Amino acid sequence: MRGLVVYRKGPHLGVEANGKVYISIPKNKLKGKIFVGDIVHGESIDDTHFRIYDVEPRKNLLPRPKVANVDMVLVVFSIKQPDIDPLHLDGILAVLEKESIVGVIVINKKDLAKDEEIKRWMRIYEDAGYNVIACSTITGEGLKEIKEIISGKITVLAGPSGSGKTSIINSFIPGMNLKVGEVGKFGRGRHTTTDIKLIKNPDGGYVCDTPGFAKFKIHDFVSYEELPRLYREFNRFKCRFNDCTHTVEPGCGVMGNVSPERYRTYVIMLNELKDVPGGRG
Ligand SMILES: Nc1nc2c(ncn2[C@@H]2O[C@H](COP(=O)(O)OP(=O)(O)OP(=O)(O)O)[C@@H](O)[C@H]2O)c(=O)[nH]1
Ligand SMILES: [Mg+2]
Ligand SMILES: [Zn+2]
Repeated sequence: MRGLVVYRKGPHLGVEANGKVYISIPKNKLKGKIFVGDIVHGESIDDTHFRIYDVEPRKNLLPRPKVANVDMVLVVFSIKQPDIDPLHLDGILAVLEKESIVGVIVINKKDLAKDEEIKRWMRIYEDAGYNVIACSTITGEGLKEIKEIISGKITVLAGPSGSGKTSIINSFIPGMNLKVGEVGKFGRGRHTTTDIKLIKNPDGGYVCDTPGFAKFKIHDFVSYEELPRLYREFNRFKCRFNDCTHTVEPGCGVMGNVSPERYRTYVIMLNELKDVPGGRG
């Protein structure tokens, strides 16, 4: 039997096969090697239990939380409460770029800011080559667009605590009523979402809520050498040196040609990575 891993709860995995969800505990060589989103082969032992024999090669693996075969990540930031943090946003985008996972930027809480301000952020990221959707779970703006792009896919919602990930899922999966945290609790490492679970989308596919990171550290995910190519728009320009870091080199095509906002976070991250012991060379 072929199944999809739809949740993880402690050592237990939920495997959906033949229209049912079985419980499975991977053993021996498979222990710790199977993730939510994996396609597994095995058989049901009884009405509730499944034995996994093998796992299919995965097309990608989101590193945190570990979710396999992700079709798209909605990178959810709010325009206010909390403010957009471009360093955090660009860090997530770099990780997705590294893992070859499609990232779509969602700017939530559109109701809390002027259109001008939202458009300014949208332009920065659209120019960088990203699809950007502005929305509000209060006015409902932009939600239809999100509903359309996620249908039929395995979509993960990621982004800081308090940006509205759970609220967005609640808006298109009626009856889910996932627990929504309160503004003011973000930034203190408090998570209102704990288990990893693929929620069936009534329009087809699955959505996966994740808890916001309290602190996002780029060096947990990428190296100094990798960063330059992970700013996707930087690859449009030619530099004299192949290993150009786009900071001090003569003949650099990136410096002065990309948005100052993106370049600023790039330099901050590059400096952070330079100082990681063993992270360079
Ligand atoms: N003004 C406004 N508030 C919103 C909007 N969407 C969500 N909120 C509020 O923002 C707060 C946080 O929302 P959540 O959906 O819990 O945020 P989250 O991203 O799931 O947060 P974590 O689970 O901690 O990562 C809640 O109080 C929501 O009611 C919006 O579009 N506009
Ligand atoms: Mg949440
Ligand atoms: Zn360069």
